[in-house]
Amino acid sequence: MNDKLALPVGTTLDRFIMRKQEDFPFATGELSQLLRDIALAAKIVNREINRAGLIDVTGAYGQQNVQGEEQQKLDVIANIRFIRALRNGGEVCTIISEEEDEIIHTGNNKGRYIVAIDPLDGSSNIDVNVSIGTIFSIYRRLSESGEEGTMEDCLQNGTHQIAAGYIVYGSSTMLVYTTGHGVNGFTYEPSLGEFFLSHPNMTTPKTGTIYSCNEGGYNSFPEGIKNYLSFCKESGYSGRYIGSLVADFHRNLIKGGVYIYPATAKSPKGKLRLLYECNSLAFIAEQAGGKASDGTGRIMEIEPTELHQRSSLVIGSAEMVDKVEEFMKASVKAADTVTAN
Ligand code: P6P
Repeated sequence: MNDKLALPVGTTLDRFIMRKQEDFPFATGELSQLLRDIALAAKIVNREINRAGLIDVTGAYGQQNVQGEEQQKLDVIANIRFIRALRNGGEVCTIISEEEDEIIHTGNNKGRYIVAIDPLDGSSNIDVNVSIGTIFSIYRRLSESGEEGTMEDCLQNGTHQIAAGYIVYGSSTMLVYTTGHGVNGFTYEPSLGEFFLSHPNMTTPKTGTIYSCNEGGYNSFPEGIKNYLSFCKESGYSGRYIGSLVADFHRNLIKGGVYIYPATAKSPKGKLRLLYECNSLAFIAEQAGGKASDGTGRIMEIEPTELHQRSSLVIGSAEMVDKVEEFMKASVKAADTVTAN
């Protein structure tokens, strides 16, 4: 048969999930269904983002979220789309969303999963056509099935994640996820309405020459971060900062690099949220051979105490994250020495 006349279109996300199902310790198809629900919502949000200039979905929504940030219309739309898809899918009992003050009970009290999600990160970039993203983590509930999910279910540390991923709405739309067995990337083909496997077994370079940091906050950065940034400049590294975490993370994942958002005067505990930004990308980074730290220790081991708690974030190539931690340790040691004398 002359296959060249009709080349195969590739592996769809659905087929990939089904083939990998035996990797899931629970192998009941529920997690597969959950991942499909997320992919469905991503397709709908992608369509709305791509038409943003043509339909009235750009600009501010006119109120702030729990973070005190101006919600964009597409933040609200994406939040509705993902919550609805997860609620209708039936597998998720409770959701933590950046756009919701409190946890959301879906009514699926027999659902075995918890999802923490940033429905649309970097949304201030929508109106200027810069890449944005969705970030999610999936946990198994700790509480008994049949009841609503509990706060304990929601405040699990990052090592308890059973899956995590992101969608980057960029020059192409990609869904990248892990279930703890490596990282795989899927590119959306809008004419077919399918995600196709385009980046199997993604690994990130051990080191790189790209650093991503908003140096506008430099004057209030910790000394160790200032010293690391000087090291980058002396080493001839390139500064690349898009202002959309998912886009910066995705580029660094592929090319090698480190993203740094330290504590600043404006964000004394860091700006990024532990549950649905830091932990989600940390799981991906580690599964791809990279690292994720708060500058002093592994992000995924931080015990959450609040739904929307923030953290400093240093994430990307392992050796670059190690170097940042080295500079942070050295600066603390130097400060202790000065104090002691
Ligand atoms: P700044 C977007 O608001 C976000 O959460 C990340 O996507 C991005 O990396 C960061 O904040 C940008 O923050 O302070 O540099 O504008």
